[in-house]
Amino acid sequence: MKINNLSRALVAACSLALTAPVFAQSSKPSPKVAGKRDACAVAMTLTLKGLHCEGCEMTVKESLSAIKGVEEVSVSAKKQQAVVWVCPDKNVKQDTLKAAVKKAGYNVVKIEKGEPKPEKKS
Ligand SMILES: [Cu+2]
Repeated sequence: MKINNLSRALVAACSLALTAPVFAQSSKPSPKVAGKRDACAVAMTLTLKGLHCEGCEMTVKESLSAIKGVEEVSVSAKKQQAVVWVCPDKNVKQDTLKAAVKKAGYNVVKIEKGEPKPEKKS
């Protein structure tokens, strides 16, 4: 079945990320690139489930980036979060974002409009 192959590929990607030091070193949160996305773009914050390494981040990022109307994607396995910038006139549906994450092999817990709130310091 297709999904089994996908899972195997994901496991392979994960173990690769864990063993490759170059890959692991770059696991800092991806900075927002100012001026790269369209001025009209608005943020949507996705709370995700099941991401555990940089390989997962890349898988989700690729899947979300492939959606028409998505300008920019930033994924963090540490925060279990993806921030997607979309142009409102492209009418990207939340279900489409969910489906893309699911297709990549992960789950969406919730989707909120806007950028993520700053983390509370305890
Ligand atoms: Cu992973």
